[in-house]
Amino acid sequence: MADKRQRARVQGSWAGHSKTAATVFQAGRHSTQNVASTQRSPKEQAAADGRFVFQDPTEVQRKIPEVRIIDKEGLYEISSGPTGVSRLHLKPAFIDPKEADWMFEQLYREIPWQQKSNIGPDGSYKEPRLTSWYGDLPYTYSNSTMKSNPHWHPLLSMLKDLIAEVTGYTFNSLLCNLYRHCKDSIDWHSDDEPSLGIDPVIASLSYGETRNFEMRKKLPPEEKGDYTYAERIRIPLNHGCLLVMEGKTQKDWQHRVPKEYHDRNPRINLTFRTVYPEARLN
Ligand SMILES: O=C(O)CCC(=O)C(=O)O
Repeated sequence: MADKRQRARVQGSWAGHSKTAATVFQAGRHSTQNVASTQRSPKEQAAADGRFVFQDPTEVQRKIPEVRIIDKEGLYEISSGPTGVSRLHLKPAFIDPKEADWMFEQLYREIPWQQKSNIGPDGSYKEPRLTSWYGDLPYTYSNSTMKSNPHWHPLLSMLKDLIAEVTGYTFNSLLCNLYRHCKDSIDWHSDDEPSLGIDPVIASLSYGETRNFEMRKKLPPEEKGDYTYAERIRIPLNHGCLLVMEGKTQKDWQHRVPKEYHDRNPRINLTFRTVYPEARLN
């Protein structure tokens, strides 16, 4: 990959190092008096006049797209393909900071947090964060199933209803995430398990420390799994903010919360979703 980028850079720059360009470049320094000007190509003529010649790159030079930062309230259409429109709705002060303070304390103390184990290609591993699952049905991802908490915590029920009222979307389930410190994270993924149905809407409410929520556009097959040139978005999710992902966001994008290199206080994230019984999906 590094080779490929380096090659594109070299081929796209002044081509004084390539063989053809070197020939053109050096020709200007050789005596050309014996060559009749009528026989010269424009390149040869330029060389004869001692002018530098730009050699067109043989491979189009690609630029790594700048990361788009989204940190203001608004409705953002982040892409319109390949499968349809992907939209984000950000409300940075959805919960007033003073209210968010006591909510954080209550959730931190009263949610039954657990460390889930998943099964990956290299065997079983513990997730680098704590989680808790609410809903009528168990939830399976990464080859392991979370049992549902039998009763919704009253604060969580209240938040579910509030979000439904404001967004117009209803939800029947909730994944709670606790990032205890800077080393807790969630890796690249999409919330696209079959049980979430087609075009899942996810409402994500954050409390505590601000952490970066990063998104990258899924790749067309010709990129062969190389995300170097993928479109990227960064959203700092702060205390009390609500982010709603809609449309084709889960189909066309991935997201993560990366580890950080400096101390971070705890952060709680609540992702409201709708889980369908299998019968509804078939
Ligand atoms: O913590 C977050 O903001 C994201 C959580 C997440 O990606 C998930 O629960 O699927």
